[in-house]
Amino acid sequence: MADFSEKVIYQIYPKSFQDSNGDGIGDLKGIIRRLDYLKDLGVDYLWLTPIFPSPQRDNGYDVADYCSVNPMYGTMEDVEELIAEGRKRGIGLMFDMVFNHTSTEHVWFQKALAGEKKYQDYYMFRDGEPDQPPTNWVSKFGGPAWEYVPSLKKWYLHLFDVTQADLNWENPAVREELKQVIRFWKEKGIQGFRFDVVNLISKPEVFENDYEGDGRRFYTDGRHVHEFLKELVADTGIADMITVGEMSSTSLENCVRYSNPAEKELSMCFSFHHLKVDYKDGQKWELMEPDRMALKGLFKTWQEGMQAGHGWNALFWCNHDQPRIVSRLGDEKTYWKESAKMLAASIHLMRGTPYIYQGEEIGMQNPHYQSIEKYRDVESINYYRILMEQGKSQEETLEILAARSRDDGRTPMQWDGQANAGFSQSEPWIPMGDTSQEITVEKQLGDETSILSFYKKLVALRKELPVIARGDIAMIEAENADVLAYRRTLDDQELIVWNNLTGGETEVGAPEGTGWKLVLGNYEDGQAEGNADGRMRLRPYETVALGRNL
Ligand code: TEU
Ligand code: CA
Repeated sequence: MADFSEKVIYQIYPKSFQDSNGDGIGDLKGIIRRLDYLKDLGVDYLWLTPIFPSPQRDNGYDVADYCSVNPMYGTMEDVEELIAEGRKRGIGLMFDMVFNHTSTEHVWFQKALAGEKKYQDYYMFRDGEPDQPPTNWVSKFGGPAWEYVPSLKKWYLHLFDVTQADLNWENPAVREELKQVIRFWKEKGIQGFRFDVVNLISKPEVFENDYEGDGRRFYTDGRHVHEFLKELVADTGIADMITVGEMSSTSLENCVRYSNPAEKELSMCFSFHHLKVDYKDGQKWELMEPDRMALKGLFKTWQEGMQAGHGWNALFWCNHDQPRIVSRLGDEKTYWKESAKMLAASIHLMRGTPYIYQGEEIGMQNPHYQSIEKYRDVESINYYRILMEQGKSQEETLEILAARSRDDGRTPMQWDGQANAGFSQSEPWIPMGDTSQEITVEKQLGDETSILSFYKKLVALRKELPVIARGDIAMIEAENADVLAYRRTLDDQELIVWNNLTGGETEVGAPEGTGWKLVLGNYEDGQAEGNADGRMRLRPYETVALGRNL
């Protein structure tokens, strides 16, 4: 299987990237217009979240037709042009395959509803009484995971929204349909795939109530998931393409299997444990200060564990489901620049393939919405109601949403000083963030000290220094909760990276021996100070990377 250790992927949320026709919605022509910017950043692939026809209940993760383009985004010709223009610039396109479920508007589901047995077997239908769902499982977006269809006297499973019906992967005909989708896009020239919640595709043989949780333990990394993936990859010939699986609540053991090249499943995995260290008791909708020790522990487990098992991590802080990382683990005000750069360095220099989510490279922040009317996300709107029903005040509920909503990451890309930060000439489909005039690409492009320039440096460094792409990793400074630090080694090459996760000063052990040179720092005047006693002082959110024999 191919090696993607030197590659960097840029994630585009098309709806919010660049509007080209003034309808307030980003589109494919808009992306084409920004390809030179992306080439300049140095990224190798663009992952586009779904652009297929969809009722947009979940912004395209409710697919109604896998092999066409939603007119809102453009045409098939636009996709072809994007592929061709990307290729000219050495940039490949990755498409997002939402294969765990379809929209209930998909023709398969419509035929199932109309009574066609063949298509009923494409989904997880179960006979039952209207007051007796097959299990007590809870949807990831709140409420029951089953919906009753009175005309059929059957329930269907939806792990996500009620309009996202889970597919039945046990049915070989379903697997064949999905392979056809891959073949179709591969033929068009798509160079890689991201598979949405792909570790949830294999459901249990017998459905039972979960008296301990929401049901996930019965279908996460399910019994046939590895088999199904191997078959999909083999039968579509994508083993050498770049592929990433989104793994929901997964385990290290399974991710090793998903991404170990010998297994011929996927090139790499997204896992999310490191993005739950500020969930109180594991609850997304309960706020808590981030637990830095837990964060360090998780990186140790996943970095060293994946290495030991020959697995490969996708490295990321941000995506379209997550709040902005500088708002979450950094400092939006005093140390905005320093903390955004530190957070970037902390993951880009690890072992794995880094992902940059649109706007992250300029340090975009959460939008700080103050009313429910601003939100668009189905999950946020559901939880607004659920949290209020639980008796929380409106103020508290809005505070939780402002910190946790998926819309935090979905505000339009901030390009320049024009109206709507150059995203669109009309009112955007979702309100701009409150720092859309201050934080723009335009302001950072020519500035050597900008966050954007720092990201460019990180992308370039990965291609320059093999120790970053291919070196081994060992976490260091285990006792110091304030610092995320690790050592990378490749033959005699060494790189040590320290990241101060806090807004205070802290000390770390200086490296032993001689020959160390500063590879990267996020303070303009060079590097942290060394002490005579072999300690090194780190300033607020400081990153220092020292290397030798590089
Ligand atoms: O997300 C899967 C997923 O479980 C989440 O990240 C989800 O947003 C979170 O659990 C909610 O708290 C993927 C997509 O990235 C997301 O946008 C889709 O909504 C979801 O699958 C369903 O297709
Ligand atoms: Ca548009």
